This record gives sequence, structure tokens and C-alpha cells, in this order.
Amino acid sequence: MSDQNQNEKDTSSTVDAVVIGAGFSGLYLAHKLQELGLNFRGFEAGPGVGGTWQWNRYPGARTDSLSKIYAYTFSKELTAEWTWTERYPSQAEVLAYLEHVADRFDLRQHFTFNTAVERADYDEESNEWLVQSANGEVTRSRFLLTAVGLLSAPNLPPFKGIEQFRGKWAHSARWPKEGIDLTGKKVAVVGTGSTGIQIIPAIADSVAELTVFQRTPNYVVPAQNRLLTTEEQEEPKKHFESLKRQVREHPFAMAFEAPGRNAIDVSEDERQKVFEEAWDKGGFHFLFESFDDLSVNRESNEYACDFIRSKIADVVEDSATAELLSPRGYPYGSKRPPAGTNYYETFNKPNVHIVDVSSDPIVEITPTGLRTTSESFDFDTIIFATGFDASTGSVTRIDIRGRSGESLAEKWKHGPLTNLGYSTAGFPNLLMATGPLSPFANIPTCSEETVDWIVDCIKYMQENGHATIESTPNAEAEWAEHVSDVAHQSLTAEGEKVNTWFAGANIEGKAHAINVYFGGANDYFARGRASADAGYKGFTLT
Ligand code: NA7
Repeated sequence: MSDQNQNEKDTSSTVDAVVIGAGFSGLYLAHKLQELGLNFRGFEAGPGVGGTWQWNRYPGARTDSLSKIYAYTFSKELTAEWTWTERYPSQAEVLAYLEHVADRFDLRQHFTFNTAVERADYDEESNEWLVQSANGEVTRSRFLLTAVGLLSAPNLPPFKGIEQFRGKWAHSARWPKEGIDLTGKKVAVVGTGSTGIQIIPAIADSVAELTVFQRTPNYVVPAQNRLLTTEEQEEPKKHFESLKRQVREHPFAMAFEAPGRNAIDVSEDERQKVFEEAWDKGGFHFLFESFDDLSVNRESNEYACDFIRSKIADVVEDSATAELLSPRGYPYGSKRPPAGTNYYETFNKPNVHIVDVSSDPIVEITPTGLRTTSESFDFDTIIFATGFDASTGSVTRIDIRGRSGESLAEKWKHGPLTNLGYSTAGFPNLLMATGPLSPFANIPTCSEETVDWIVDCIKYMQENGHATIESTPNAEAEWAEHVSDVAHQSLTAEGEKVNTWFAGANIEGKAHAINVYFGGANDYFARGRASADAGYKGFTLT
């Protein structure tokens, strides 16, 4: 199937719903609206389906969630016919999966590709959204449904002089489809978040020299990626129902059991043993299957930090490099915990160098490289793995105007206000899948649950003759406060001092406010259902 627009019909139209985005949420939304028989149109800025997995084509890109749960669960048949090859599927494999889903459920026909939605204005008189897309079309729609993802508006810090760089540069989340030939090149990677941590080992062997510019060291647990055994490949098919249930009952929507022990309560030997086992299992196993108290007890968290630092010291041969790579002064888990593959080992290679830019920042991109306050460097290629304007950025980069022309970006300038991530007062019938203040947890599960909620809500409105839905101002103020309180009751909020995107702290000028819910995806799903069962409590229906 090609990446071209499959649907050239409907140039200027009136529809029941506009869907923005064709990633995990947008595709499932299209499937559900199709089932409901709604007249709708989808717009996707990218050249094809896939969302995140269309854009993030950088070397080494793969999930940090196990493949068995990084998938839809709405169709047993779909699960039965798809077989993952690795524990953590690569970008190419997830994209192939989403392309398969799009074809299998005939979803491409609804989307206009290569077409970003730029603006949407609510017209009170007609109770319609006027949705302007980059191709100049205006679509009138009753519902405006965003499925734009949590981490999809790239953040390129405003480095002076970038336009004068004579080599090639790319942001990781806008990696060209044809790739970038890095063979034998002098390459810089700026950023050591989850993305930089995947890129660095993936390119180290092919480049001539690799220089990593690190501002904050991260606690990197090995992913322990490998090919799946046949038995493991069968697991999601064989245990479809129980796995589906299990992820919905876990606070991070993952197939883990709570370990039932605290790091603070066990002996030093026992602690080491548990950490070693969890380290060997890899990735999120370390945080979620070792001890229950790592995110809430400072001493327990420090045990985990010590363990990771000891691993860094064991692996990294040069002690000064090991020290630079060792995070200190902030809790494990208060920045999004990354998973690596040979991450620390890569720094033992003679062609890989690390530069600490925490106190000697990058001040300028020069025609031949970059300059920190104290030193200049020459490069052929610069890779910016500098993250995203997370949670709100993907929504507010669209100029959305509610009642009386109120701008959503302006409304959220001190932090997002939504009821359960779905809706914000003053913007009737704007409904957001995985919207700001919804949980940060296994995304496909959150996509499914939030889309189900939205489509059930539309059905309810149809059946009961309601014209609009929007959050009440009280409910969204209470929810934002609750989201903040929950994060501050754990160690998570401390990531703010090391620029976590959880708190909007990674973007210059962005309000520091917790923008994702850490009270548990399971708790969140239950709250959404309870509100719906109570006739959409916390929302005004007209
Ligand atoms: P992240 O996790 O936001 O990481 C961005 C990295 O870029 C991080 O190391 C930043 O350092 C660094 N950065 C940002 N601006 C600068 C400047 N000006 N100078 C030097 N370094 C800078 O983004 P990722 O793409 O890695 O991951 C995002 C999410 O995608 C991840 O959480 C997963 O959920 C998937 P800092 O730490 O701010 O000091």
C-alpha cells in the first residue's frame, strides 16, 4: 500500500467529526467512528499512517514497552494474525503493524495525508468547528477530535546560528525517510534522553567520531532486547483476554504484577539480588517489578540509584567518563526512565566522546560545528535528540479557538486545564484522545481506552439528543489540582529541577506544571467510566 493519499474526495465538506492524526489513537478512532456510521474526515500531517512511528525513523528507534503489550487489544483476530519478532519492536516493525491495521480495517480512505490541521474555530451559531488544513480546505464539523499524541511536537532549542551550519543536521523526530548516511562522518548527538540513548549505540560503529553532548546524565537500564521465542510470540494470542485485563489493571498499563515488597524492608543482600534479577529482565522490569516503594520512598529510590551507578562504574572503563555518565541529585523515575542497548558500553569505544554541557552550555551552532562557552567543535552532522514540547505542544501548535475566539494556547499558558484529559471548558465538542492530564502509561492501551470513552460519549450524545459537551470549569480545575497533588506526593515531581518534560520543564518559557497523570492508568480508566455512568459528571451537556 502506498503512502499517497488514498482519498482525494471531499474537498470542502461538512462532517460529523474531524479526526486529527493517524497514529495509534487516530487509527482506532477512525475504526470506531466507521463502525458507528459517522460521517467523518481524518487529517494527518505525515505522509502515511503511524504517527510517532512514521516520524521517529532515527537509527535505533524502538519501543521501551514489551511488544506483547505495545499493540491494540480491540480485536482478537488482529492479535492472532500478527506476530512480533523482538521483545521491543523496532520503529519499522511498529510502523508495519500500524500499516497492517490501517489496511485490514480499511482506514486509510478516511485520511488526507501530508495535510496538517493549522487552525480550528468554533462557530457558536452553527455549533460547528471550522477546521482549516494546510491545503487551504475548510471542513465544518460538529466534533473536533484530536489524536495527536503526547510526544509529537519536536523541541529544537533556539540555538543561535543553526541556519549557517554547512553540514547536515536533523532532529530525531524528523528523521528523513531516506535516512542520513553517517558512515565515516564526524557526528554530534545533542541530548541523552530516551532517544539519544537509542541513537548513540546504534551509530557508534559506523561513524568516524561520535561526540555526545550531555546536559543531564540519565539512569539507563538495559532493555535486554532480543528475538522472541516461538512460545513468547504465541503469548499475546494465547492469553489475549487475561493480558488485555492485566494491562488495564496496572498503574502504567503494563503486564507486570506488583512485586509486593519494599526496598526499605529487605536486607542489603536481598535488595541486591532483586535489583540484579530486575536488571537482567531489563527495561521497565527494573522499576516496576523490583520494589513497590521506589517512587515514593527517598531512601529506597537512592538504593536503586546506587545500584545503577555501580553498574555504570563496572561497565565504563574510564573513571572520569563513568563519573560524567553517573546521575546524581535527582530520583530515579523523576525523568522518564530510558532503556538502553549497550549504552554505557558504547562509551568504551575509542571513537566515542562525551562532553558535559551542564555548566558549559552549547551557545551557538557554527558553520562547521558547534561552540560551547569554552570550546569549539567541528562536525559533518549534528543530531538533535532534544525531545518534545510534550503533552500540550501537539495540541496547542494547532491554533484552536473556542467560544468568543478564545485561544487554547492562551488558556493553557499557565498549564493545561482539562477534565480527565478529554475536554476543556469553552471549547465545546473538542475531545482529546490521550490529551493533556491523561496518564503517561503504555500508550496503545491509553489510546484504546480514551478513544472508547470519546466514541461512547458521542454515541450517548446522539442517543440523548445532546448538541454539545464540554468540561465544567470546576471539574477541570479540580482535575489539574489532583494531577499535580498526586505527582507531588511521590518523588516524580522532583524531575522538574532536571528539566523533565513531565512538568513542562524541558521547554524554555513553558509553564512548569505537571502535564500527565501519575495516579495510575487503572485509576484513570475507572474515573472515566464512573463519570460516563453518572451521565458525564464533570461535563456540561446541552
Ligand atoms: P527528552 O527525554 O526530553 O530528552 C531530551 C534531551 O535533550 C535531554 O538529554 C536534554 O537535556 C537534552 N537537551 C535539550 N535541550 C538541550 C540543550 N539546549 N543543550 C543540551 N542538551 C539539551 O527527549 P527524548 O526524545 O529523548 O525522549 C522523549 C520521550 O520520547 C521519552 O520520554 C519517551 O517517552 C519517548 P536535559 O535532560 O534537559 O538536561
